[in-house]
Amino acid sequence: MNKVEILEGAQKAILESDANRATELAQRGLAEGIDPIELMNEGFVLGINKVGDLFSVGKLFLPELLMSSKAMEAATGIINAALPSTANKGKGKLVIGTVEGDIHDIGKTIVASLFKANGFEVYDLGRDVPIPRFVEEAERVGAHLIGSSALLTTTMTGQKRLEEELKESGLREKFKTIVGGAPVTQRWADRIGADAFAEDATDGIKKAKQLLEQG
Ligand code: B1M
Repeated sequence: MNKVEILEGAQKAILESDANRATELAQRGLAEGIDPIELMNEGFVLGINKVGDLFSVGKLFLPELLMSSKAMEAATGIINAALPSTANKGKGKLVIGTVEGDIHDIGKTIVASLFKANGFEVYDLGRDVPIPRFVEEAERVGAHLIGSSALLTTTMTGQKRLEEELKESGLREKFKTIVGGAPVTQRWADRIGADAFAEDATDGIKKAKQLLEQG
């Protein structure tokens, strides 16, 4: 199989909710030397985005969405594990999680893995994380950055509450905040007063480095 066939196959495996095929293609893609992030973005993510589009127009229903997610989780597990781990953990500490009420964690976990691979010390709180937990954990570990993910228009408000919580507790200047997730935009980040918006995992690393350089 060549690279194009693997990437197309990856997309199709997610569309067809085929976890075995997704697993096989994730392993195969890595073995063929495809860059893990490219394999993710140009293959599996295109598949899950199509699933999301079909779901939103009623051409596919929740059970299929769940099964495609399982296939996606199988592939991302393999790809995340393959991201190079670095012994140099000096880049900064990041606390990250998906906000309260929101159980979408595929993208957040990719972001966490890429930060780890880039030398950040990552404290991943998981999904459906109560807003005060972000602040408590950031204080506990002496984080530099707090990253929050929201995939639902109804849970994006959690990112706003995080900003408010930080201000109310007098800790806003202590941490840099980065927001991300499919419905999240630069405009939203500006509106709520977050320090940065990240489009994807790679952009997250770029923005984090910029924020830390600014001090
Ligand atoms: Co849900 N879901 N879902 N879902 N789901 C969406 C988000 C939706 C857009 C689908 C649609 O209708 N088109 C829609 C939201 C509509 C809206 O709010 N306007 C939706 C809905 C409605 C729902 C339910 C309400 C469905 C229901 O029950 N009726 C329900 C909600 C449950 C809840 O959270 N309370 C639900 C459930 C689920 C599953 C559990 C089945 C599953 C999630 C499984 C899991 O995550 N473990 C699921 C999935 C898979 C999706 C879609 C199809 C795909 C999400 C995904 O994994 N994308 C999604 C449609 C879509 O987004 N196109 C959809 C791939 C991932 C790599 O991208 O997460 O965007 P993403 O992350 C990117 C960037 O956004 C960024 O970097 C990542 C990597 O590039 N990023 C960050 C993300 N977080 C960041 C944090 C950072 C920086 C960057 O900080 C440093």
